[in-house]
Amino acid sequence: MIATIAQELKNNERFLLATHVNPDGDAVGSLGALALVLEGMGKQVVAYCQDEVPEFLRFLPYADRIVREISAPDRFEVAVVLDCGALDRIGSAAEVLQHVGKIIHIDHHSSSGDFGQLNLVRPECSSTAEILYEIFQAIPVSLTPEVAENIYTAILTDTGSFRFANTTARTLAIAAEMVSLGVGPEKVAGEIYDSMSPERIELLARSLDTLTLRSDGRVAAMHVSWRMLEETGTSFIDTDGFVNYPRAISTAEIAIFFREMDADEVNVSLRSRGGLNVAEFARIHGGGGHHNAAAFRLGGSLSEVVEKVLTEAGEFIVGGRQ
Ligand SMILES: [Mn+2]
Repeated sequence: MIATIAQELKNNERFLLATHVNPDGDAVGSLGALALVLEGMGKQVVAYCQDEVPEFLRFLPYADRIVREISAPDRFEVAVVLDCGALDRIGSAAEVLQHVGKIIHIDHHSSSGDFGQLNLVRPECSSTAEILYEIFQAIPVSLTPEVAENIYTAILTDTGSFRFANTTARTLAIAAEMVSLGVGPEKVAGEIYDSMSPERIELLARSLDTLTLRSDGRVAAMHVSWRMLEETGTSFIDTDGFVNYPRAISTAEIAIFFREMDADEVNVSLRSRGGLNVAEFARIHGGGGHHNAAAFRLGGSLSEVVEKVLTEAGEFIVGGRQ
């Protein structure tokens, strides 16, 4: 499949690239890496994401060229959908994408469906960017420092700074190669981890205040409400990574972060360590993800959803251990 996709990238001229709403480091980095490689091959490229690139990722080469609207979709020969478990994860442009002749789908989520004509889903890879690296080798194409910075950042963020179970020897070898191509680990870490606004720290402080432990500390959760965002002058993007705080508690087997979407919908992010498969838990509610990181949305008020999910998580720990 990698060779087939490499051939498609060589044979076509006009590409539309798209990734998921609420873009993370892998989404923005994968878009940037593929867009820059294709441009280097002389191709025409438009890279799309429905939502704004979060502030801490705007240093990435190409991030400022990502567009938020697609015009004349039928002019593209190929659409490449990156890091999306389902086509509707693209958001409002999912419909528009159907007008493109061919869809290539590249992802590493274990729950990813086959919505493209060509589907490359590799759950054993740390990130979508890691899969792209293999495609770039198959083309083959030499990587510029700008491409390398996109790949490195995508891997760094999707592995939680090389801490999660998806960090393999191969992941580290690719990251090392990116550094040898000119990426500065200290520079990237500074952009991503040491660039919090005072407003965001205030939001984190308020969210930490909601920390709740259940089932003898094996379930740890915190939340952010609309009101907290309003009062601190922040947005949902600013909650990125907050789930890692309950996850860091030594007794926590499942960490949960609740984000109030509106009056009757809540986004639920799940993290686990070791054997518990939270993607399975997320699937019960129509969500998806990876073994140790998953998410879903649930109807109801924030307090209702928190109560319901905390109870279910306690039951899941007892019944779901593999
Ligand atoms: Mn990813």
